[in-house]
Amino acid sequence: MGLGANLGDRLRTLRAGLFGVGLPILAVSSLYESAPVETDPLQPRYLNAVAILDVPAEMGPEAMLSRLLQVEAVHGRVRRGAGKAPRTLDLDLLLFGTEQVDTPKLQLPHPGVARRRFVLEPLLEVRPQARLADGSPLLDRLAECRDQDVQQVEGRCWWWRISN
Ligand code: PH2
Ligand code: MG
Ligand code: MG
Repeated sequence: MGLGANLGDRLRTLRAGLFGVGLPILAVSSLYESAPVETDPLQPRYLNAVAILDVPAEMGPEAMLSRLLQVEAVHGRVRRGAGKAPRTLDLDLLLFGTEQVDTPKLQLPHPGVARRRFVLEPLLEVRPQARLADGSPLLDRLAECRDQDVQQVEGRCWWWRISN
């Protein structure tokens, strides 16, 4: 799962979103701050991370997607028509095992994975062997997006807090 936020208390919302999904967390990447890509470059900067969740066998990708949308809504995500507007919380299904899906609502692997450094870098941290549907290693794609502004701002324990 990809996590992103560029409105409000970004770190707090990312933490709440990660736990809000309510599935066992198998791995969490470092925390990255990134310039907006494929949208208005004047948008606020994003915090991004990637987590691997233990999805129960009976739960398919569509059910998982609707759960992510619910959690986004709980954390104040407002969807106004089309377009990549700034958001309090974005939870994206990036990969779902080896499943391939291409419907208007859901595409797997997520079409942005291979060209967005803010996804690739954290994903490769937690799953270095990740591959696209055609079997090609995602690691090979990183070189092409090195010019995107993505900075690691906290290590892999950013989501762990004992108190405020
Ligand atoms: N999400 C988008 C569009 N652009 N840019 C960055 N840096 N991080 C994001 O999470 C992001 C984006 C659409 O979901
Ligand atoms: Mg997204
Ligand atoms: Mg999304």
